[in-house]
Amino acid sequence: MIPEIDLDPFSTAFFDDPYPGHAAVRETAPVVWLPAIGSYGVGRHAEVHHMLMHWEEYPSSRGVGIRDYKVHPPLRGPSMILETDPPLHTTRRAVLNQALAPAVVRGLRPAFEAAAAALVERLLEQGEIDGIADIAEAFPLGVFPDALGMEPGGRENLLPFGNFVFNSMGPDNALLAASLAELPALAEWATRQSQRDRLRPGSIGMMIHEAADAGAISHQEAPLLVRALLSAGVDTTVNGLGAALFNLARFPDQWARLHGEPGLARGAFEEAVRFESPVQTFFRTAGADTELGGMALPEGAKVLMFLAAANRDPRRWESPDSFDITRNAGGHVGFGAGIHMCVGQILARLEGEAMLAALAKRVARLEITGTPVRRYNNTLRGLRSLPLRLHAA
Ligand code: Z7Z
Repeated sequence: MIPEIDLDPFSTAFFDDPYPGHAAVRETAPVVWLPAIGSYGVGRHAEVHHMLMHWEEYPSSRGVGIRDYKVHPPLRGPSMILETDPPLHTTRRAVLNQALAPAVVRGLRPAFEAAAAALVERLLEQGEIDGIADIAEAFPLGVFPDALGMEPGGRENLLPFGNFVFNSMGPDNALLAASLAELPALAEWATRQSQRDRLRPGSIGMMIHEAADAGAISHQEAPLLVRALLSAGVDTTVNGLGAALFNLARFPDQWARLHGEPGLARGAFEEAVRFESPVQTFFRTAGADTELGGMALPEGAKVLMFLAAANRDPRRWESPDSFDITRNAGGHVGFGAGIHMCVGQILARLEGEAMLAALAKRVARLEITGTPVRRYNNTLRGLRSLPLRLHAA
């Protein structure tokens, strides 16, 4: 028997304090039933990791949101990359791998580091800042669209579009309704911005179009793959950086370590992704009757993977609830795992490292000067505002 747990993982009460719910899902059984959403839930690292690694058992083509595409039509065109299985997934993924390859991202480092250093100087003059608007949003928005090759106009659409994409995986709640109201204009913009004539030569976006010229993918697929990067590439890094700042500010001993050794910036970002899990959850669907953690799952079962719970599973981590920038956070599932593991992770890590290292060099202390305000989304965890004072070194 699979035990039931009475919680709605897409409610604002849950978002305000998800940790007791995560512990209940994780500690009750390897698999639980969540009547509030009519889905199974999995919160242990071993089972979440198993599902991520076995796409044949848990395909993504039936949707990674709560809706089973076999039963309910998608709210938008399904993701051309995340919501596909091999062999379709394989060729498209190879193109994105190439456009976001280590060598490509390495070429972006000098510009990212210069942008981070310049931002820190401006913020130090300001003194009192909002860690979310002025750093977590400003930095990715300042560097990612240029790397992707976007035109200057319309960038204000990126965050609202991402907000919709990540709300769309959840149930029909008020968050999704609010996002859907904005969708038509945003979707039209995103489609337009993904066309070849809107992208800068030499950019990551243009490389995807050039892969179509070379025959690796079709000319219909290319703009849709550019659009995938524009959907998934901004809000995720914004919330990753926000998570790092929030926890470094909350735990001053950790800031002191980073300030003393800015080379720890990369590890600090990684630990923030483990500890806060900016992408909290998504779903898979059982492709056939199967078994998970010794429990039977029927064909068609939707299973909600609590990445955040797995990232604090005491079976996998020592002192999982302590934020420790010197720990080896490797093996967390904050970027997923397996064939769909975050294709932009190298770029995301560069953004995190560049920004945190620039701050660490110049800021002796981060002081929280007001109440942090949470931002609610069906998939993403993060803040709307984080009032900070930067104390120059
Ligand atoms: O292709 C897409 O539009 C797309 C949207 C969302 C691709 C990926 C994601 C995504 C990324 C979903 C991270 C969950 C976590």
